[in-house]
Amino acid sequence: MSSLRLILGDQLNERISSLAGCNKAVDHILLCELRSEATYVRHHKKKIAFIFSAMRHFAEELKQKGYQVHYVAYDDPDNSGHFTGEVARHAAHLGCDHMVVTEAGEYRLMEEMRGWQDTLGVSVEIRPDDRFLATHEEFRNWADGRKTLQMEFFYRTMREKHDVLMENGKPVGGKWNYDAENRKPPSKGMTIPDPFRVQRDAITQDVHELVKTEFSDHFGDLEPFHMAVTRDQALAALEDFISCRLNDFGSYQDAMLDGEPWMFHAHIGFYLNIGLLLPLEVIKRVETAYMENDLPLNAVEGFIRQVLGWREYVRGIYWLYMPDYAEANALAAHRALPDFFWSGTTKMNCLNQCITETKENAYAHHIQRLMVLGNFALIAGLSPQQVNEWYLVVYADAYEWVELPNVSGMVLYADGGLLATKPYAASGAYINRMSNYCKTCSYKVSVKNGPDACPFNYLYWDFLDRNRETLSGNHRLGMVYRTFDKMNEDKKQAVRGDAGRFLKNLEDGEIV
Ligand code: DLZ
Ligand code: SF4
Repeated sequence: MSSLRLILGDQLNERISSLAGCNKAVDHILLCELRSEATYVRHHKKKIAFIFSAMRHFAEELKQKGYQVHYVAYDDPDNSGHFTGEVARHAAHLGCDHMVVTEAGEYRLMEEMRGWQDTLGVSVEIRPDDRFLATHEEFRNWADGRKTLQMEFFYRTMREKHDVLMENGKPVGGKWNYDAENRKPPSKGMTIPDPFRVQRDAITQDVHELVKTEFSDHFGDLEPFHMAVTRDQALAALEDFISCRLNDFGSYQDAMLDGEPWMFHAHIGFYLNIGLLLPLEVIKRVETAYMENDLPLNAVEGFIRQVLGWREYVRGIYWLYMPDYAEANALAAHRALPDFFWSGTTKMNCLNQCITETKENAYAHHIQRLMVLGNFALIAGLSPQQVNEWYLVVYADAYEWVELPNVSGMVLYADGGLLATKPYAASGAYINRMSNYCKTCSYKVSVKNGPDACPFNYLYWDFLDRNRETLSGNHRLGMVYRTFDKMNEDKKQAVRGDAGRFLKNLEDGEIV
């Protein structure tokens, strides 16, 4: 009996569970480029080009290995534009009464998949997603009965279980976490290595023509395009990170510089989240590099924590709390996302830089996403639903399982503190310390109030003031509330007045 094996656009690995036990002689593999997936949010052009090109390359590789692959191109006249339609069409036409699929990363698609057995009249086997190390059950067991779900403790259990950076049952170097060493500001005249770049081939060029025709009204720049689109290229990108940037990754993890979008980051989230790389191979490769070369432990541990700890943890949180998590709005934030998130047209240089780079690259690094873009969204009280959609659209590594907990939990505190112990709100001083953005800004970071003042300065205090009822009980915010309370009344009124004016101008669509 032949089975139909559906592979989603972010499951591009021959070791994916849906291919286990595949009989090349009789089983059929299906990949499809779909209107539903490309437009349920209007993804960045570069993200669509990346995913379609990687899908086409993966399909070719499978064909060359002798699999029977059916690839539905976006502009195929018979393409129904959605998974249910394509699965039904292929199951009928190929005579398959059994279907195998790896569970979807996103809740909405998982719900759709669960209905297929009934609606399509074929038996559907949904297998666990082996792009992750922790199973749903493992995460639920870890979370069960805990008062707080702190990533740090989950991370330690993962380190022990997978025997990563461990020595005689203890963490290498004596500490689990070296984050305190990972907060250096950029230094003057530092040289940033060039990012890894791939020359495009004919497949990628075809996809570009398609994206230009079909998605011209989506956000973002298609050019320049240098992303890895095959597993070999993604492995080369990992090697490039290890040899060129890993050494400084830790120390300068939070640093930002005008015109330097890539810094010392790995940029392999694109490839991990689409299946071209698998987490354990990445972790083990970096651990081996640490043992063989003289690499700093703070860099290696910091990187491994992101993959073995944070990535697995946010995925666990997503499945534990969906679907309610998507509706969370603990701070009752309702302000509409300003237009400048799409255009970059703002006098705030930090935001202009981060948005412009996001538009060009479908990428911004962690601290730009959290402490510039996210910080503004938090202290300006932007609607979590709209902010979530923006992050999901604009970043090529974003899928809801990773984007939603990061944004609603870490960035916006919309989950009321399930994930972060306090909101990551900061004034302009933080951005000034970690970047050179303020040097060329129209606003003055050292000025606290008035028309020239950096808006982050008064919005920060106004945010705390506005959310006092919900936040003042948080013991990590006790000191900042005491500082605010000690301000004289004139100063408090100046904060409220400046914030009120700024937010009114923002709502009126003025350039702020
Ligand atoms: C993100 C994306 C896009 C833009 N296009 C496709 C597609 O055409 N076909 C496909 O199989 N997958 C695509 N994806 C990835 C899916 O959205 C992703 O598999 C689900 O969101 C589940 O994580
Ligand atoms: Fe951003 Fe304020 Fe610095 Fe301008 S002064 S770049 S708005 S932090």
